[in-house]
Amino acid sequence: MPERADLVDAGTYRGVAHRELVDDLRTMLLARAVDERQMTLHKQGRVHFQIAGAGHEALLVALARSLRAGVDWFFPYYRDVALVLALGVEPRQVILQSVGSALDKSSGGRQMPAHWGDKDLHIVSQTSPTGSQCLPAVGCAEAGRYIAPRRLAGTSASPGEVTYVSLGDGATSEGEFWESLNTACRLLLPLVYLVADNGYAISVPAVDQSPAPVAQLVSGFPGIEVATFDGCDYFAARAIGARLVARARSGAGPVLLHALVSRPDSHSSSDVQAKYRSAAQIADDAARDPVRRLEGELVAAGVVSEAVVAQMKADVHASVAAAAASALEAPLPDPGSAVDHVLSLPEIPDPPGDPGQVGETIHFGETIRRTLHEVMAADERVRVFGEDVADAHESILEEVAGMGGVFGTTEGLQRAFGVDRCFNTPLAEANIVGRAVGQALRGLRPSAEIQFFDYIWPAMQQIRSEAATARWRSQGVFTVPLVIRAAIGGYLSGAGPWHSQSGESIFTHIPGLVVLFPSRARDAAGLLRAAFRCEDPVLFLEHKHLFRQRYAMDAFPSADYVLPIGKAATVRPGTDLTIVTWGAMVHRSLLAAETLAEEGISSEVIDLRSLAPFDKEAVAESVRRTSRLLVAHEDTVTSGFGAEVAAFAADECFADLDAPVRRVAAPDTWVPYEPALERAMLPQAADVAEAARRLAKY
Ligand SMILES: Cc1ncc(C[n+]2csc(CCOP(=O)(O)OP(=O)(O)O)c2C)c(N)n1
Ligand SMILES: [Mg+2]
Repeated sequence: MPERADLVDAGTYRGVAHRELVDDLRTMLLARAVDERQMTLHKQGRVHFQIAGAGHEALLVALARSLRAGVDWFFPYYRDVALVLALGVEPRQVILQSVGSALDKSSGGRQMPAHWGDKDLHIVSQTSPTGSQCLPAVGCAEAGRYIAPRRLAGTSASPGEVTYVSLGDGATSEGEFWESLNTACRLLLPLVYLVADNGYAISVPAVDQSPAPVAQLVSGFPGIEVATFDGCDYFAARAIGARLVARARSGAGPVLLHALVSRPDSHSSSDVQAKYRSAAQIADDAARDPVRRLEGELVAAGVVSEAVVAQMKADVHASVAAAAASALEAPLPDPGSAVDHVLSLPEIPDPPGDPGQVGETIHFGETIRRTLHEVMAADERVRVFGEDVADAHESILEEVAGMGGVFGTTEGLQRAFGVDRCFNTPLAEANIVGRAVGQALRGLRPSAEIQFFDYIWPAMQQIRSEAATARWRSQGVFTVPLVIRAAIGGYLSGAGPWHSQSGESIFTHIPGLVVLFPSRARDAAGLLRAAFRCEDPVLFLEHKHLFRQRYAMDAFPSADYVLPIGKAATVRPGTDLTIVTWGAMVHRSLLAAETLAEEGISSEVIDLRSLAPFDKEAVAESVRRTSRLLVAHEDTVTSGFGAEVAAFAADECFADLDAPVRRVAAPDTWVPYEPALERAMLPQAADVAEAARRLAKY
């Protein structure tokens, strides 16, 4: 291929160097050729899915001129092939992902095509939920601001860096986009939003999507600069991109580029656009082709000759054909490797260090508060945030005692470590967790608090899709070391259905997520310390009822008391049956065991402490001795975590069992408000005792 310097002279056109124009035209042609090659490969059955970037090329290549690979951070959309090529991703890499090769740098064949990821270039591994990328992008931008003035192991930030996040017109309807704007504008973050508006979300026209174009909707947010322009116009995209990116870089606040682009192809290889667009509409989009437009203009202006363009096209096609041929020969992943890179648990000595017995005993909640102080003092990468977690607004902090969480577990953290390290968030759970994901991706150790487990659901997309898949989808290149603390559970006499639920099994069903559930103060400290050593997301469940129970109190354990993850505790030895339990049911099971002991029945009580992973060996070992297993939990029975323990026992302990595995759990309903109703609904010690009695006699 000839050097570009041979193709053009040193002049400028519309203020842009000829050389850059030709270079950019070449990248646009390359993106189009990569699309076309993949379509062909799809028809040939060599790739399994295809999604095109056609119509978006001029916008993305022009914008890339203002962005810096390996310096800025990128949360792209699947139509951003032209952007990633402009940033330096090789066409072969794009096609390696399409064929699902083991050599696909971003996912090793795990992700569908167009799910970009390249750590060296700062392209963050992409997920599919439309809009969910916006909140990690905010977290990434705020991490850059936090990291810049500090020296923190394993982190770096560049002066003037921006975070780029792109989405389609359809994706702007997602709540996560709006939750991200809230914080981007309030903190005036250096965020560059790109909304590539091609008028459709699969088949849904933009007019059916929202009451006005996104630029108009967003215009009420203070601090953001918004521009709408023709994204098929390379020169408009380049000029507006340069101006807005420079604004974001300057620290003046976020920007949003609302670019009107085209989508000449169907949404994807699974779609037929003729089903929902008229022939005239399809022809209109084809006529707005940004590649032909720039090519025509550059030829007409004499920047480049038709012959040179023809040569460029031939070269581009040849290079893409070579990339495809090479990708098709590349090895496919080893089928056995699908289970690799799900989780990497920290090495923690087992048995743990001596907890010591110094000092007075303190409550479970106070233990968590002290542990957070300890962890924050030891590691400046740790930041604690959520609703109400801060003490008070800085301006009156000296006049008040300080809030520090509705349960007081974060009290004094802001006062001790400053508002940069312990701060309140908007009342928006996806915002809390999503921002934590973005900060964790940058090497910080965020700790997001969910005030009540009952309100964790808006954050589910962030927990499940963004956080828990990060290691797996990137083959261990990106990790999300994040501790989500959530107050869970009932037995509160009057907290009702919205402040008392359990539901831990829904989270144990998420590969890549660690779920911890301590039942006493000492374990809470040991497990919380372990959680902060994890390189993967942890859901740390704090039972509200335990916060102030005398029976859950312990002396604050010495700092080397760190509990290994996935290790149960035998909290009462016994010989006739095994009760496996966790959380608030541990105490109730112990009470039941006392009652049973008076009747001559000896129960062994095992506190799992860690649900994902859970200690299968401890369960099996106990059942080997007792031959009877009862699982007791507070959560509702159907698909509760007890079902998993029971299924494990059926599989692995069958030969040791002398009776069916039984469960004591809440009935399949909600936790009611009125105390007597609540008592009747939630499992009590007497229920455990009765079930155990029957099991012992079976
Ligand atoms: C949360 C979520 N819901 C649904 C989908 C399925 N889906 C994939 S792309 C898409 C349309 C997106 O439209 P838009 O944001 O305008 O992007 P475009 O494809 O037009 O570039 C939908 C509904 C998804 N990936 N994520
Ligand atoms: Mg669209």
